[in-house]
Amino acid sequence: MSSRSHGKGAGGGGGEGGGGGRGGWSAASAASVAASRCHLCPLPQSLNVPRGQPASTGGAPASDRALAASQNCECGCAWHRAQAGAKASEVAVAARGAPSTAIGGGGSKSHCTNKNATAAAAIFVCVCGLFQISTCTMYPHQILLAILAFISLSRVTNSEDVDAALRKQLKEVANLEMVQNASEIMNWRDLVLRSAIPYMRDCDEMFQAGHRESGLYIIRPDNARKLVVQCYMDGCNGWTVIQHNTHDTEITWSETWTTYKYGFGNLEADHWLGNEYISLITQQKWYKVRIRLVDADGNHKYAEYDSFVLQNEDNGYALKLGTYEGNAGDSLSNSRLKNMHDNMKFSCKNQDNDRSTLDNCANVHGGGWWYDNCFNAQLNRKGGLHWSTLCEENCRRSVIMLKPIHMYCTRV
Ligand SMILES: [Ca+2]
Repeated sequence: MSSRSHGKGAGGGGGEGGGGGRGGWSAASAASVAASRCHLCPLPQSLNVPRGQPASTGGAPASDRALAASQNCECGCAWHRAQAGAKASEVAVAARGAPSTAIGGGGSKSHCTNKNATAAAAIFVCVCGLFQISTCTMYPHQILLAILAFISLSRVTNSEDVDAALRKQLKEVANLEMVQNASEIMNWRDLVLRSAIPYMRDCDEMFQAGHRESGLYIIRPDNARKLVVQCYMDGCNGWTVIQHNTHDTEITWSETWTTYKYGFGNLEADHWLGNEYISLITQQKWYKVRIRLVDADGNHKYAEYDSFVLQNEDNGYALKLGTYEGNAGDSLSNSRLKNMHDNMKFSCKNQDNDRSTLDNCANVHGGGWWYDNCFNAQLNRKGGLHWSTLCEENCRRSVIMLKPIHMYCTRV
């Protein structure tokens, strides 16, 4: 965080310090030091230097310049200005920086420079620039603002209630309540410091932008608020996780339409991202879905469909799947099975969109799903993960995740 913050200040600080146009604190001090040592410089043998002409290019004799150099003075010092009638008050004003040109910069005023003082000033400015401390060229009110910003950022990074502070900073994120530890969000600094431009629309865009580590990320899908998602980075793509469930899950999955709409659970564990967000994500691009399953014996299997779309709420968040591929079997779109989930609307305990004329399947069997009459697969349940071609209500784990189709990437 500090490098960004300071990175922004580096340009301004360095630029002003280098030009000296605003005559900051350090420049004034340097000039004062330089002026105090100018008595070491030799008196001129020739006094015909025009007013305002820098001594280094003026008429100071070579012998004077050599003597000046031997005494660690760079040019003609104050005697040029004194000779030209300059007043000491002008030097003082110049030192404060108000109307002056650069201190020691060869302008018409205050070109008196002692090498040591100039070097010290240069080192000071360089160090400030190196560490990007823009106070070098700040006025008091700017320094105060910088201190307040530093305190604010320090509180975010160093205080014991870092999570509470972060949540306050991240209040515009729609589903932050699904995150237990906000500091676990990989890119929270980007949002706090307003430096992520633009926000990525899914985990794959995060991956393509250089984020190689799996974890929580803030994204902003088209037409959606910012939201946190679990990203699985496989070394070639970024997968956006929309569901995670385990046999021993702590959540009931028996939720209302609104709860399913905006998501629930813990994004770092079992959760449903939310039908509205899933729908908005899948309308951005052409996505495929991968359903990873762990069967009752601990075997890892998967089912993929080369197209995955969740229609909008007006269409009941209906599921639209492409062609199956995998080793877990097709339990969602196989027309030879009793129930077909492809093309079905979403149902939950207070919204019956299934094809059972007798019941609301969600009430009978648990959580929300794209029920037919009623299911061949149901992964949104507590203690009964079912995939008829792999497990009979005893799968140990399921993960559903999306990634856009890439024609250039062969590794999956
Ligand atoms: Ca029904």
